[in-house]
Amino acid sequence: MERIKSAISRLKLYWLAVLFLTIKSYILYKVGFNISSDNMLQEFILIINPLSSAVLFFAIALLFKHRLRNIMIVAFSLIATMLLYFNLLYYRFFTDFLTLPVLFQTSNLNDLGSSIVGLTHAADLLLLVDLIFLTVLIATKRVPAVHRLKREPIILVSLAVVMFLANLSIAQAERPQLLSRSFDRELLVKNIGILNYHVYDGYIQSQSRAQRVFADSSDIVEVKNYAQANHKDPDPELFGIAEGKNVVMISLESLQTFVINNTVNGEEVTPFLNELIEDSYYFENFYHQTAQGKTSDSEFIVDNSMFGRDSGSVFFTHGGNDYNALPEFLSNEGMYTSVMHSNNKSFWNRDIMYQSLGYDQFFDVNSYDVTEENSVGWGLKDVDFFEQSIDLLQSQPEPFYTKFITLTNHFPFELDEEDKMIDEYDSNSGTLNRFFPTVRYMDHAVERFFEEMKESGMYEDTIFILYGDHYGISENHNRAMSQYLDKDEITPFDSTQLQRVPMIVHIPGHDKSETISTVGGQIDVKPTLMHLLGHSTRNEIHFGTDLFAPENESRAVLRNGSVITDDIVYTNNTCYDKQGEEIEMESCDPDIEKGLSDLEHSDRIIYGDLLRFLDSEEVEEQEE
Ligand code: GP9
Ligand code: MN
Repeated sequence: MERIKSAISRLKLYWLAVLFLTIKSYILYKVGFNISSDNMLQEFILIINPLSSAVLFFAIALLFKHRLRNIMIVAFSLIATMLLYFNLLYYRFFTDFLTLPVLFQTSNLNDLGSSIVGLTHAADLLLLVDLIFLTVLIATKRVPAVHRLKREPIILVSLAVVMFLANLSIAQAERPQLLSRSFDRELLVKNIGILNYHVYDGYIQSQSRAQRVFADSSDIVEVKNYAQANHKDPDPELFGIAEGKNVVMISLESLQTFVINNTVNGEEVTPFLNELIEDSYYFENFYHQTAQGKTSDSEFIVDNSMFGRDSGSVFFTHGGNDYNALPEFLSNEGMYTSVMHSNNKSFWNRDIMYQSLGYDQFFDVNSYDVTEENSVGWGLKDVDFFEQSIDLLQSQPEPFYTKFITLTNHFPFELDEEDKMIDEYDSNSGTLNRFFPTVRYMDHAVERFFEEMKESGMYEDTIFILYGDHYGISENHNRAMSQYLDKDEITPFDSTQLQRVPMIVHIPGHDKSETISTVGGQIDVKPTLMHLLGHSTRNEIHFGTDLFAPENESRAVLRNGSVITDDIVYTNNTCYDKQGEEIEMESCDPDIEKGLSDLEHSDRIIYGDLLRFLDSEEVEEQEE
């Protein structure tokens, strides 16, 4: 005990600096960044999260020699304070935290620059109080000058590592898959602290920079030739059928095809969608192609007709790339493009990525009136979300392209008693059991939305595209799933088939409807929609095919390399026929090769940020 005491008093200034920075960060979290917590554990994480980085950061100051050591501690305090302060200014303007690309994206900072005076408050000077105090301590020689360091640096670095790991494991318990999944800046800051967040951000950004540096304009020519060789002409009867109309896209959270036209405890799970399908084009062999980026991956794939990344979220890692996305294209064609989604705008880096994709407007959580009563689980209930969106929709110029992202049918599938329209299922998986009532609720919310569209008079002038964003029930629930599907077991073949999500194209006033068995995926939505709107895709770089194209090859490639066609399912290094019987690999080989080649070419575009070279003179020359 004595030894610890004397060690602390030897490095008194150091420990004071650590303490002050921790307190200062916490005060800023609460007062400056309005970070709230739902429970005591979250509050505890918030209090301790600056500690590990402070211990490490100030340990670097100790590496300086003799008298400089104490002065460097104050200098480091100043650096940390400035970092906090820049974040605070940025937050006051954008309600978001700084990222490295944002620092280099001058347009963002120009916005800031002109209003910087308005963003500073007199009370901000209080951030310097601890610095002044530390300086006075040094000037009046009240802290010992540490002349010789012993093992302190090693001990402090180890302490910082232990503290960080402890912090991370508590945070991971509170927020599973924090680093790999929950790519939300506020969540990261909340859980690992603002300094650690910046280190993490630096790591993510540097990873995506390297490959970009080595790419050049000849790469895009090859990729473009590859993609265009796969082009298929549209069905002339449907080409341009939706020209001039509004487009409403609905991303149906965690909705899988196995619930469509199915029942639980004798009750229909999706009565409205089943009815809608009768009056629409419905693709029954349509697959999600997402990986860890979940909803954000589905958005990326749909808007670009390119694949997301095999790990992490492309929304997060390549939010600053050049894209030729659907919203940008349609916006240039005179449509108003927007997203409606009642969540924090920085979740999945949407605020940044949506600019790169060319959306004119993002109606995030701040556009909605969210209360205790109208929220459940992840936030605003779907019925209220759609209801409140109608006014926003009407405020837009027409024709518009607007994407609605639903939320209630999200893991862990919570629902208020009053919203339960059917009973839970009965199996060993609470997750699967709860899934059915929340799906039923979402179905009801979409039904209400269609009624509201009709009441508002917008229905007739709009085409609707509804798709499931990704699976809701993971393979961890295979036992319960096999019980529900009445199978002995869920094989890898079944698991792949379970990656089907509904895809519905509803065109009011169009007298045809059909359930189409063409195999496809989210990557096909962009060319399909562009053709319906009457735009050629011959010169586009797409990895998908118009689902209505007469020559569509009927193939889906999943992000893990699985491939599905009319005849085979390849997954887990095994080739199956469509009955799920294993067959010889040769039957799958050509499709596997094509699938891998698609994935590889699409990845090259993203990692090399190749679309930035389009329209450059060199590319035009090389094409000639
Ligand atoms: C979050 C919502 C859900 O805004 O889109 O994201 P998910 O966890 O499904 O990727
Ligand atoms: Mn989702």
